[in-house]
Amino acid sequence: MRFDVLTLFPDMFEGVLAHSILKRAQAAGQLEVHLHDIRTYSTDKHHTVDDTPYGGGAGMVLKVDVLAAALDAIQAQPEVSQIPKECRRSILMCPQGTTFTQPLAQKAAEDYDQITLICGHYEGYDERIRSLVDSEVSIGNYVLTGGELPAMILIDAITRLKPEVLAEGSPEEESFSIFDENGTPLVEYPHYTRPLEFRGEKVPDVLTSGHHAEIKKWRLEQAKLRTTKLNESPLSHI
Ligand code: 6GU
Repeated sequence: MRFDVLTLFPDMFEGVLAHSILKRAQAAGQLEVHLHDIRTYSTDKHHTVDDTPYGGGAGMVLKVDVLAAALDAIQAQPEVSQIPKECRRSILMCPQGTTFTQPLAQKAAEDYDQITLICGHYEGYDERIRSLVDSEVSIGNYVLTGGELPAMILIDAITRLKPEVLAEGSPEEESFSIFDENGTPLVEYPHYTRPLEFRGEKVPDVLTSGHHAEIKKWRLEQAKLRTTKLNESPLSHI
């Protein structure tokens, strides 16, 4: 899996890429993350990447010509152009995009070997940037300073589902990958490890019973209960 990230703040990615699964996947040659500073694709002497909006208004707008030059340069790299076109994808990170979910992460992990992620800042992008990309993705209904954190989230969620990266243990049993009889996605069931009792709270008896069918049933019930609880009065959950 190869990610090319277009950003004004490449350093923001360093910590995330230097740990855990993402670090291991890179060391094993299963993941490559190429960080491209958008500013290096600006051709004027001040390395301008943004400009004031036509029609006036607050804030700056990311320039389409600079972004287009960056996207073209990435696609022209031999290591990228040799990847079949249908296995490459460019995604604009923006609050207006499709909300990223586990099924989208699964589809991306299955279908794509190279993904370009465009991270904007400031007030927004020149509208014409939207016609240069394959899709637009948001990570939820809240406003962030820029697309870098969302891009890191996509890199993490997609990479860990790649068959070559996947650790032991089944992603089929993870939150939002298990479904009830109606196909409603469920959050994960509760887990326990030693000690058997902690500050008066005991591990549920069923888990130490050795009855695998009962354990399975209990876990599904718990996942349903948690999902119901999560979906009622969400404002009380923070
Ligand atoms: Cl992709 N970008 C920004 N700036 N804010 C967001 C987002 C993306 N997704 C949710 N909020």
